[in-house]
Amino acid sequence: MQQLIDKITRNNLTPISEDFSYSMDEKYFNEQYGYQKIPVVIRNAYQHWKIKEKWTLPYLILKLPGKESFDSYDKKLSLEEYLKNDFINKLYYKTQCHSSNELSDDYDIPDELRCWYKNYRKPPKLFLSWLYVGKQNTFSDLHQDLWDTSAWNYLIKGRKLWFFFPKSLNSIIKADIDSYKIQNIIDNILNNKDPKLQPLYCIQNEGDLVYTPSGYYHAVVNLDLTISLTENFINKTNYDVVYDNFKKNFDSSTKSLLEIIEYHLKLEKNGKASQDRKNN
Ligand SMILES: O=C(O)CCC(=O)C(=O)O
Repeated sequence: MQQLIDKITRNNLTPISEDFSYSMDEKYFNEQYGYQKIPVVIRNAYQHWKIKEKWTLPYLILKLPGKESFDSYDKKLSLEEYLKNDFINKLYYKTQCHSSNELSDDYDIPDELRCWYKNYRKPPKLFLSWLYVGKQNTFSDLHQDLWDTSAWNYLIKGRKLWFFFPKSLNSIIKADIDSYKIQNIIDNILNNKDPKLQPLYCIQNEGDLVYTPSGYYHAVVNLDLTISLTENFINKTNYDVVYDNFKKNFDSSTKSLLEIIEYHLKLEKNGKASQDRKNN
């Protein structure tokens, strides 16, 4: 992996935007990144999140005794079993239990990252939050996020290497997705092959938050054993694309999500109407 990192720096691969502000608020975040849909790594503003110190592996093992299933592995394992078993070195441990047990008391989501789900009167069962533990060299292969939602990923332990492709390449990638598998991306960087396959990149360190706007193809490699918290979200910066996506792929699970967007649009409209009344 060090060879890959050296090559990335020597090849002058373009990094995504980096933000060094010490605090963050909704207006600044949305104006700089949200509305413009710019991927960014935020280096300082979230360093104080309590979970960075609190969510150690022993603590998480204690709080997550349940067993989880794994892609392409037929047995369910607890976090402790996952960490102990070398035969499962290629897979990620992923859970959603943290959002319904005591772990959820350990953090609040700031306004700029909050999903419209959260203040809806009938919260849907499907909640797009995951806690990931990934051993060194595990990865998430190239993908776009579900329903064109945006996402944030907060790194508690270790380092992650992220690749993003400019959205202008989306249709080329979609037509030839196998050429963009992570192994090909890495081979291309190591062997200076196709310049079209040179993505933007970012190395995420502990306490950094990476923002992935709607529609971006991205892939991630764990450079070390990592713990991260990630959530997909719908809000005023992306509801229009998510709404179109839901309408195209309508089924019973998206019905309540469409309702959420419609409910929030009404709120926004009413808020604007009362603001207009105040201004006149
Ligand atoms: O941390 C990772 O491996 C991937 C995060 C990500 O891309 C996602 O959850 O969509």
